[in-house]
Amino acid sequence: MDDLRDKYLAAIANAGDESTLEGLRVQAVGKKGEISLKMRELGKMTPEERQVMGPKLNALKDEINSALAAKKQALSDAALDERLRAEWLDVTLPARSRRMGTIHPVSQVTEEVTAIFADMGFAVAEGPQVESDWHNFDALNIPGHHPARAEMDTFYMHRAEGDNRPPHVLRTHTSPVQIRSMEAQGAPIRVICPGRVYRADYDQTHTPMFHQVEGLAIDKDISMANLKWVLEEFCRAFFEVDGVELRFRASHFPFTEPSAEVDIRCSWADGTLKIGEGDDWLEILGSGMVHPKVLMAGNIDPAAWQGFAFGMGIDRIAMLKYGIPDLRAFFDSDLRWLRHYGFASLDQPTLHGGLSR
Ligand code: 2NM
Repeated sequence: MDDLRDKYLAAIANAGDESTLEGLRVQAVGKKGEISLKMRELGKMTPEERQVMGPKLNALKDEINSALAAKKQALSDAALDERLRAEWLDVTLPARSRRMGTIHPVSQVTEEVTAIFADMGFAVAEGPQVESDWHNFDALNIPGHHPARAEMDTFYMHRAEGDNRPPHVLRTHTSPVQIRSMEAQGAPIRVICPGRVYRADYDQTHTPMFHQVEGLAIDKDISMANLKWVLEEFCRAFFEVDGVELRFRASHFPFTEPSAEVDIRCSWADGTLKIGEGDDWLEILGSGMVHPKVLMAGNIDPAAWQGFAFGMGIDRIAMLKYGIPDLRAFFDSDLRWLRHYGFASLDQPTLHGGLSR
């Protein structure tokens, strides 16, 4: 019995895997195992012998079963340790860089503009790109015969045969979104409306689809002074120069009275543009006090409320800020251009982070 015990305990201790262990279990305590056979011999013994051998064999069986269970646990612990060692991963490592594309300058600048105006309390409003001709023109004090309708090179939607209603248009500016804001929420209002606009025009500086952002603030006692402050604050933040200087030039738009075009001081030295210094002026914005007829079209009482509005081309200010020479390349989807002028996708512009870093 001592030999049996030594043999199996040693073999169990040396077993290197679970199948060897299972083999030992069958060999020792399985139905036809060595110890089971010995227990069967108990029947042939005298009662005196049996009284001695019975408990000894039972104790041996128990001891071997415990050794098997302990070894099985030890083997499975070791296997788990090994797996954990092999599958170890340093989650503090930086992420692998992976090409995820870049943020288009138009998206980048839209985000920058939105962050600046959001900081001044402006919400973002959006509207349809296919507009009623009333929202795009009439509500903005541009009647049917007005030259602006022709000037704007409008794309008209197809009309069904016999339908004599005025055709819808691809919006020529985002101003109709501001009319919709007036209709929907009434005064007071502070919104900016960024988005795609369409005009039938294509050359070095014009594409048939481009991007605008327009702003509208309506309240009691709003004046040109508020307009000037907001636009100066915007240009300082957007161009990231403290000493911006703006020049307001009297102009004319059907939807504002008075109207002003806004130039920014700049220099062109060696073909590179510097904003905020020099003796040149660059036009960047149109603006004015919202025309009373436009307020009325938006169901706002011009005797109680006033507002200022402004508009600028996103593509154009993107070109100025980031030194991009050709507008048409904006919409070519050329991957080399996008990699060169695009922005890192995880670097969203914030005022506290420095807009463009
Ligand atoms: C500009 C210039 C001046 C403008 C006016 C309005 C509205 F809807 F409030 F009447 N929205 N945008 C506006 C005024 C736009 O873009 C050059």
